[in-house]
Amino acid sequence: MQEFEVVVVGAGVSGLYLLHRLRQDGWRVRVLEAGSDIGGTWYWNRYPGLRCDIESQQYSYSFSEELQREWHWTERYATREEIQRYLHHVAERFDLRRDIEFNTRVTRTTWDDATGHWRIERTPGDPIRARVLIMATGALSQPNLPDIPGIRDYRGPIYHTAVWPKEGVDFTGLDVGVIGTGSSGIQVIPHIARQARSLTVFQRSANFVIPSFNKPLAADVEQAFKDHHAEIRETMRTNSGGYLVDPEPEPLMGQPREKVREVLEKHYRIGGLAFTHVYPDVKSDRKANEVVCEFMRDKIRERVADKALAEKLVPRGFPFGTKRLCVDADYFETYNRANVRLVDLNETPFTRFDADGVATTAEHIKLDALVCATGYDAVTGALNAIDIRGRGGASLKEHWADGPSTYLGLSVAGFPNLFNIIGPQSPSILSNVIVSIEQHVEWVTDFLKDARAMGKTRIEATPQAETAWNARCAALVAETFYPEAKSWYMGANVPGKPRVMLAFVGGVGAYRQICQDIRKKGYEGFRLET
Ligand code: N01
Repeated sequence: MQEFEVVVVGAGVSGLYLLHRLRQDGWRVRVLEAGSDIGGTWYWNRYPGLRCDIESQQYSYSFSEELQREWHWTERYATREEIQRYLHHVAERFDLRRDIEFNTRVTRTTWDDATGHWRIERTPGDPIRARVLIMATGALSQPNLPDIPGIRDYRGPIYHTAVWPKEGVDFTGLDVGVIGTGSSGIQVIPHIARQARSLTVFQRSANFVIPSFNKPLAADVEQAFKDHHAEIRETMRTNSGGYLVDPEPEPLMGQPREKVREVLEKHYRIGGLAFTHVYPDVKSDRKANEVVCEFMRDKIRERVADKALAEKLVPRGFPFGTKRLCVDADYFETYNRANVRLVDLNETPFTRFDADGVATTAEHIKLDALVCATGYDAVTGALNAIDIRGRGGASLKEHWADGPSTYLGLSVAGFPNLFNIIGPQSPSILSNVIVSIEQHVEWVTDFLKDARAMGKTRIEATPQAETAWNARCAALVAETFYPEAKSWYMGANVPGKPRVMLAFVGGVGAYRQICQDIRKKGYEGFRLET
């Protein structure tokens, strides 16, 4: 059986950096990738309108001084195409492709305790084995398909935003339906509306949305980032979200109403996710949170001409910040077009699909094409899609039947020499994920080097450390508003998925410090064996 020291699953942003670091450290590595190219979520997601909602310069690797200096981003928010060009540049620059096996899906991995190896089954191809297995399968990579009665009877094409056809889709002259109004939906809807004869948007939950105010990246802005990147990157690594924010020094409560409105307006005009962090008390004070909710609702009312329609698009029933803020371009204005209509599924739910379209409790809607912008079985979905078997044949999926249970989001007791990059109970999904990825990759590769220097070949989290981490994650989340929202953060979007917060909510800076301290204490909470 072919053998490697380390096998990495996934050639997205995590897998590429892992490969670079592991090779630098002298390990014999193989990356297995299901797609035909690098990019991970940026490879599979190709829907029109797709951009990253973190600013381009911040959504880039920081590990190489030269890479940062030489790469030129053209816009404030990068398109999917530009991100892919960047990742291709990275792959060429660091000569990564030669150790990546494309079109190879990992189906099952089994720990062999007698030899201290992972047996990795893939299709196509024979099994291979490795001492260390690193899952770089991504947090948002397992599409969530809606299970609506009769959907299999529908004869038109069904597209999912997460696995868009390579050749693109032409909606010209078609009657199109879109299910879903999260980040993907709000990006794709304006584009489809401009092409289609008619567009019906099926909305289950309205979302808070802020404009991106995207624009070409000005030369002086680009240069300032490059000139000060050491300080900027340090700020991003040590703050809460891993991206730049400009919070007000004083809490919202206690400020005059007019002043608050002025400040919110100023930050709204800047646009983007930083708006989540304007006032420090919005995450903890219900009244402060409601002020921001109402400000954002008014913005929707300003953008949508039909007042009754605007009220349907206004989010209610969950605090601001408990679902990911969506970043748009022309989303609400799209509803001012004559060819676009909204079906509020709370008023008129789906009853059944048939060959020609879908019926709700109020009507039948003929559809030539259906787009599911219904998101992901996030964070645990891609890991549970692989049959991962630890010591004694224990199944990771079964271990997580009531929700993820990990040490640091990276490691699981009973699953030696297995690491999950940006896994559940790490800050990944609440952060600028590339900052979380770099931190995980660096910490894990340092760990492997340290273990080698100590002559240790087996690394495993202790059950006690895992239990304590679960308790720590749960205690932190209990102090927040997150559990109040039916969000994908909480697993609420996938029927049957345990309703548990999927992330460590303490922020990237605090998390980094915890990981650093554990390393300083000789990898406290891990058992190391020869
Ligand atoms: O997925 P989502 P997404 N019937 O889960 C609805 C990142 N991202 O792909 O809210 C009817 O947010 C669902 O309704 P509800 C970003 O982190 C980033 O849009 O569950 N509706 C919701 O409206 C983001 O948060 C970028 O009630 C159904 C929508 O489908 C994350 O990915 C771009 C349904 C799904 O929204 C996920 O975003 C895109 C059903 N059965 C994504 N099932 C950028 O960087 C689901 N829905 C810009």
